[in-house]
Amino acid sequence: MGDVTRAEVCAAACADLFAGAGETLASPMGLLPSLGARLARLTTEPDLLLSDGEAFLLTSESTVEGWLPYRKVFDVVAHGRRHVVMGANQIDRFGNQNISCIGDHGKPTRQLLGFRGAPGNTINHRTSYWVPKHGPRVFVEAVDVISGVGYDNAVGPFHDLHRVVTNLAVLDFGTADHSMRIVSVHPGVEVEDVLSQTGFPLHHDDVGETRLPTDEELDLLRTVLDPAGKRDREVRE
Ligand code: F8G
Repeated sequence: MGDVTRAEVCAAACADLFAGAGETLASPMGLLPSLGARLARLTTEPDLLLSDGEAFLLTSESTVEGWLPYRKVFDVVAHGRRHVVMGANQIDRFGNQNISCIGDHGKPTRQLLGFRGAPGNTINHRTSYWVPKHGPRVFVEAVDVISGVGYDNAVGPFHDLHRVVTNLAVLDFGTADHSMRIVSVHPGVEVEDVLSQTGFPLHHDDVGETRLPTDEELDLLRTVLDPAGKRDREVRE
């Protein structure tokens, strides 16, 4: 197998988000989370249900295998058998996420996507994040507006922020106060690189190295899931 790219490491890390998920609805938002979910379905998680983010359930080869309109998605959200991977314009140390706007909510300097499903997702079921450009503009001391709820604002028993995968590292909230920590850095990335690109202190006591994709995963990514190599345009080394 030729040299593994950073994007392929990220795709395998996104696939690992769904390890042990079983028959759960995966709702990956964006290219790399979708590649990860489809890779998981083809390898370790054959029972994973894949949403297209609109109204259909798809097979790994993107053929339609079911109908799931938004009104039904809300039932699944409330039921909790779902794992969404969202993006983040901003995210802070406790996992509060902002995809709504930048600046004062009353008069933003930038209007973004809006709250969308972020509030309901984060109080009802497992939620992870994908950040293609890990930097201090995204990893901020405090988000301007809370769309997805973090651990310092957690409500109810179903709040479950699982992981944050970025182009530099895999992070989670498995610390005593649920503040963010580095789980692993991608091959070629130093812990210091991650710390310098994050606008708040990160726990980094026991940092591993993100695994490489297996030969099977590389073959699936390169010949079935993304033969055009879009993944390498989204993830910079
Ligand atoms: C910034 C910053 C920043 C951006 N600081 N400025 C500015 C300062 C800057 C940039 C310009 C553009 C269940 C469910 C749902 C549903 C269901 C219910 C969901 C019904 C579906 C519909 C619904 C939520 C899914 C996501 C979001 C995915 C992304 C983004 C992005 C890029 C984050 C990657 N920090 N940031 N600026 N949705 N999208 O001047 O210009 O803004 O910057 O689950 O919906 O309702 O509920 O963000 O902005 O997860 O992740 O695409 O908005 O494209 O281009 O970065 O300076 O860069 O030139 P973006 P970007 P510039 S689940």
